[in-house]
Amino acid sequence: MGITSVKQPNITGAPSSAGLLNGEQIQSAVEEALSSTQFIDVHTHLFSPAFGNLGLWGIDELLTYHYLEAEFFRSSDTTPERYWNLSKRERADAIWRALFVENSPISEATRGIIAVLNAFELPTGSSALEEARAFFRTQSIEEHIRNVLRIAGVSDVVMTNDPLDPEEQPAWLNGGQKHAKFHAALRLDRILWGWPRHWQQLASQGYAVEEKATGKSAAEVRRFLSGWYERMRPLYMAVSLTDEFQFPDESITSKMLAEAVLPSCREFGLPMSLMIGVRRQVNPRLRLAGDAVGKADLHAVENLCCAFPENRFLVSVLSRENQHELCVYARKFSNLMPFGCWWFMNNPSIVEEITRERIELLGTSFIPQHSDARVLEQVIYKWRNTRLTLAPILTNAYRRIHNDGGGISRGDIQRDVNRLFRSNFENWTGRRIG
Ligand code: RAT
Ligand code: ZN
Repeated sequence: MGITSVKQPNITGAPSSAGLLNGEQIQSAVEEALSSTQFIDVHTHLFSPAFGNLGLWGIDELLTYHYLEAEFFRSSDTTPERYWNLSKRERADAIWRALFVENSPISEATRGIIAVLNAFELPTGSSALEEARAFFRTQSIEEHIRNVLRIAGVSDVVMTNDPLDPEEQPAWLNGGQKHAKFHAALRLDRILWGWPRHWQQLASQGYAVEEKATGKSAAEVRRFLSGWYERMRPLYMAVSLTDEFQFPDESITSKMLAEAVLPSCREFGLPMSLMIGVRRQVNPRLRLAGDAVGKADLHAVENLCCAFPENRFLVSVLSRENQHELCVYARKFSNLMPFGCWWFMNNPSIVEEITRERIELLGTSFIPQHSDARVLEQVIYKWRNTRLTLAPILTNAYRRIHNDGGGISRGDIQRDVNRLFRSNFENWTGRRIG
């Protein structure tokens, strides 16, 4: 038993008995466990070197991250059309000037750049850009990956791999990737909601699919998934869904989920990851930065968990309003694993609120965070911020047990941190990772 009951509540902060921590010691034990545990980053958009230029890294990529592009248009007169006509380097220059020279980098995404520069002992002042460029130019990617993951305290990262992405496909067809630290996730957006624009791609590859997803389409998608399962050996299948997602309904999304994707997940023993709540392209002029958020109807999650008890679901929701509801559903369905504070949720104030409600409702049976990094070095600041935000939350949770008269040891804390940031995911995917 992890938590040992003692008869008299000890609220003085004095050491209780051998191996059990007092109020003061709890904080340092939590900080130590968080900093020494290597986390698994369960959802990123990073790529291993086998994917060549798809793997983004370096200062110009960091500065042109779409989270920063969205902020740039608030602090510059440059129109999106003009911005997209610039080269990558010119875009990075413009963002640096607007967000780091003419304004203070106090937003979450801008602060991240400062933390990355600082991690490499680079200057952070207004004239720092050229020095940063020179530094990143001299890095060799394999060694740089090792350094970045070490600094970030991350043992493994899960990529986002779309088998219908024409840029990604050739790498998989030419032998795929074998990097020990990068793992695949089979992303199915083009099939699950992009069917009208993508079914012909499947047809041209020899699958007997139809525009309305009728006839043999679902069986053929299963055959397609089976081939890609063999090729990628993914840890899970995944899709991002809008705030309007419903299940069940008459849509191709519902049909393909129920008749192709979930049966394949069962066949291969894979969880299905649902990221719900995006409102796509509310401002298309901003391209990748043009998506927003909407409150979703989580009856869809209830219906899926209930109708498919043999499937395991990883679920992240994008709106703040859906977070509490997701925790309640996780209490009802043990095949539901909430994960991450996704995209607009990944800010300390919101992460704090979400994580506290998850702990209060679910104990340690959830996955607190993923980075969603698109540029390699982002894992440094995103995981640094997660550790900083989580430390006081976990400390308070243990202090409450302590104040209620329970004993807590370093071993208990280490076990819990390991569960949150590693073994919940390993158990869900059925794989030992790293
Ligand atoms: O956070 C992001 O970078 C978003 O643009 C999305 O990629 C989202 O994370 C997703 O996986 O769909
Ligand atoms: Zn993502």
